[in-house]
Amino acid sequence: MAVEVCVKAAVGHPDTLGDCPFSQRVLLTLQEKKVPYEMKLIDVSNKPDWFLKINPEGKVPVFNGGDGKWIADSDVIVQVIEEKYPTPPLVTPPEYASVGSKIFSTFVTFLKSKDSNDGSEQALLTELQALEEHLKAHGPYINGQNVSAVDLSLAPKLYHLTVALDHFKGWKIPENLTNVHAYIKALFSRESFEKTKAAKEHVIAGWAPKVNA
Ligand SMILES: N[C@@H](CCC(=O)N[C@@H](CS)C(=O)NCC(=O)O)C(=O)O
Repeated sequence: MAVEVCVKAAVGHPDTLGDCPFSQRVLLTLQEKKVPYEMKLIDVSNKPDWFLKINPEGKVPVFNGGDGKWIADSDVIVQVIEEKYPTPPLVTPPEYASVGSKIFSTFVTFLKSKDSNDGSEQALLTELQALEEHLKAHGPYINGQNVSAVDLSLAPKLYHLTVALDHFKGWKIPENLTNVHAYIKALFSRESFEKTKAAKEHVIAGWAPKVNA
C-alpha cells in the first residue's frame, strides 16, 4: 500500500493544495527523502466522514506509512518518517532543535494586533534577531551546511510570515537581517518547497478571517 498523507485543501478550493504549515512540513520531509506519496486534500470546513473516522480530532496532517495505520500530528509524523526512511538523515541535533521556535507564535500575535504600541512587533523582531545571530554563527541552515528537520518546520512558517505580514500590514523583515534573508531565499528555492507550497492568495485567504476578527 502507498504512503498516504491527508493535508489541508485551500479555503474555497477543495481541489487545490492549501495553506497549512504543518501539512507542508510533512510534504517537505517526504520530498527531501524522495518518498513517493499520495496526497489527499481535506476541506477542513467540510470534513468528510472517512477522514473523521481515521482522525476523530479532525486536524491535518494525518499520515499513513503504507500499513493502513493513520498517525496525526506533524511532530510525530516526521519522527515516524525519519525512522522508516533514514536517508538522507534530517535529524536536528537537540541543542539546535528549538532555534526559531517562537517565531510563529510571535508572528501570529503581531499579525492579529490592532495596537501598534503593544510590543508585538518588537517581540517578533527579537526572535528574528536571535535567528540572525544563530545563522551568522552556524549557517547557512540551522545545523550548518545541510538542511534538517528544524528548517523544514520553520520554512512554511516563514512563508506565512512573509506573505501575510506584507499583505495585511505592508511589513517586511528588516534588510539588515541579511542571514535571515539568505536563509529564506535558500529554503524557498529548494525544489521540495516549490513543489509543496500553497499559492500566496490561499495563504492570505486562510489568515483573512483571523486578521479581521
Ligand atoms: N499540532 C498539529 C497542528 C495541526 C493543525 O493545527 N492543523 C490545522 C490546519 S493548519 C487544522 O487541521 N485545522 C482544522 C481544524 O482544527 O478543524 C500538527 O503539528 O500537526
